[in-house]
Order: sequence, then C-alpha cells, then structure tokens
Amino acid sequence: MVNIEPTKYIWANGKFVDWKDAKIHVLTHCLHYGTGVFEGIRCYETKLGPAIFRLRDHMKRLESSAKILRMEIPYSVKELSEAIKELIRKNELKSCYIRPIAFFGVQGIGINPTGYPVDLFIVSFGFGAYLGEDGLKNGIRCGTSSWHRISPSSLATMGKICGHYVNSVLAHTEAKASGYDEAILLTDQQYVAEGSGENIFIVKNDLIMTPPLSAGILPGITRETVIKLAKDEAYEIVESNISRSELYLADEVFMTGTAAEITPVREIDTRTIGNGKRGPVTKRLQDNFWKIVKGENSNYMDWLDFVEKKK
Ligand code: PPE
Repeated sequence: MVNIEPTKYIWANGKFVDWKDAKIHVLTHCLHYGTGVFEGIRCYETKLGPAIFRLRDHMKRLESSAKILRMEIPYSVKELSEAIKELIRKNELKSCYIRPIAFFGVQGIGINPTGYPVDLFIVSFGFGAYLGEDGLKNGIRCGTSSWHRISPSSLATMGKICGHYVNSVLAHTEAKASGYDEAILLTDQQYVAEGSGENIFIVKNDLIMTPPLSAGILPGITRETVIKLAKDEAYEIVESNISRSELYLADEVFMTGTAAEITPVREIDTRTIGNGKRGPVTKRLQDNFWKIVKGENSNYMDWLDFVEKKK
C-alpha cells in the first residue's frame, strides 16, 4: 500500500470539486463489473516547472482501452489534457501522480452498459517511490506467482481496464503474504509475463530482453521508453519469450512502470540475481530516465508537457 495525502481538488465530470466530495453511487456499473478504464501518469519537477511525462501517449492508451470496452469518453484528449494541467496548477503540486479514470456509471442493473453514462474523474497527489526508495537503489525481492497473468483469449490484455486488476491484486497480495515485495506472473504457456503493476526486463551478457506484447502484457509506456533508451544507447534489445529459469540466471532483472519507474530486482524465488545488487545496465538506464523526466536531456523534450501556462 502507498499512503497518499489528499489534495484540495479532484476533477469530476468537468468540474473541480473538493477531494472529499468526489463520490459515486453504489449502483455504478464499474463497481459491480469492473467496466472502467484508467491511467497512471507522473508529473516531474523540472527547471521549467512541473512537466507531465508522455501525457499524449497515456491519453492514447486511455482511448484505446475505452475502444476495447465500447466506451465513448465524453471529453476530447485536448480537454482532458487541459483538465489535468489545470488540476495540477490548482492543487499547487510540483510533482505528482495523476489518475484519470473513466467508467460506466448509473442507469439500471445487469451486464450490458450500452447507453449508460460515462463518468470521468481525475485525481492528482504527491507520490514517492512505488516500491520504496531502497528498492529503487538496491532492488526488490520478487516471487513467481501461482496466479498466471490474464490471458488474451479471455480478457483484452492491451487495455488498462479496471476489472483486469483483480488478477494483479491476487498475485500481489499472495507475494506480500509470502514475504516478497512484488509478484512476477507467468503466462498460461509458462513464459514470463510481467509484475502485478510493472513490465519486466532481463539483462544477460549485455543483451536486454523483455516479453513481447503477444505474451498478454500491458503495453507499458515506461517499457516503451526503456526500449527506446536502450536502442539510443546502442544496447542490443529484443522482445522475446523468457522462461522462468532465464530469470534466475540473468545478470540483471528490472521492472518498469509509471509508478515503479525503473526498479531493480535483486532476488527471485530466493535466488540471488547477478551479484544481488543493482546492475550496471539498470543503473545506466535509470540515470538516463531521471535526466529525461527532469527535463535535463534536450533530445527528449518532446516527451514532456509543461504544466505552467507560457507567458
Ligand atoms: N503492467 C501492469 C499490469 C501495470 O498496471 C502497469 C502500470 C504497467 C505494466 C506499466 O505500465 P506503464 O505505467 O505504462 O509503464 N501500473 C500502474 C498502476 C499501478 C497501481 O498500483 O495502481 C502505474 O504504474 O501507474
């Protein structure tokens, strides 16, 4: 669990309301059937004020998730992007996590949400390291889950859809109860898929590997960022199926996500990964990542959306 401090406002269906007033009805379709789509976005402090990392890509994924659910989001990407920036300004946040969520609201009862109103809320709040400051530096301990990652044959794995997260909750709570920091889920074919809220990478003999989207993983924006950074650094990187024992024998393993950023993994199923410390490739990618999100690398400014209005 990550504790958060309430901020002043939440954007609720086009209005800024007090944190405590952003409420929903018990008959909300999404509450019963998981029919919502959401995003997790980070905004970082830069010399030019707060900057949102890859906002357009997160908005695109929100639209894709909605398309899968046959949901029409009643606001344009431009309106939502402006709402997010205005919310950060009104909450006077220098850096934060942003959670837009769109879901089928209240109409009747039953599976079919066709014609239901779509509600959209945006929450923003200060947020530190998802898997702990120590985890970012020294790595976390993971356990392979007895729960497999949801399969593309039964759920739309390309979408960031509320109901899918029961899979993550089962895997994560099992890992925690077993004394691990995070779970690693395999596919039904026993290949490595991802963490409960992160994508996964391994490094072996300077080759970086990550599971392909066809493994039913969430198409992570941080994953895509790392693939680009690795290529720009002239690392060899491939998307390919990874077996469980390849994890154990990797030189380095790390996880990526908006919340998790780039988190090294130092142990899996009580086997030490590499020398049990953050590896050099992981460290290099982290260092580049921090520079980019803080606006200190002019080659990647296109990934930043500045919150303050241009004077
Ligand atoms: N896989 C899953 C299942 C996942 O939830 C996330 C993000 C990722 C991969 C990485 O995606 P991206 O953020 O685009 O790089 N998980 C979000 C929610 C975590 C939560 O606890 O809530 C996040 O990182 O914001």
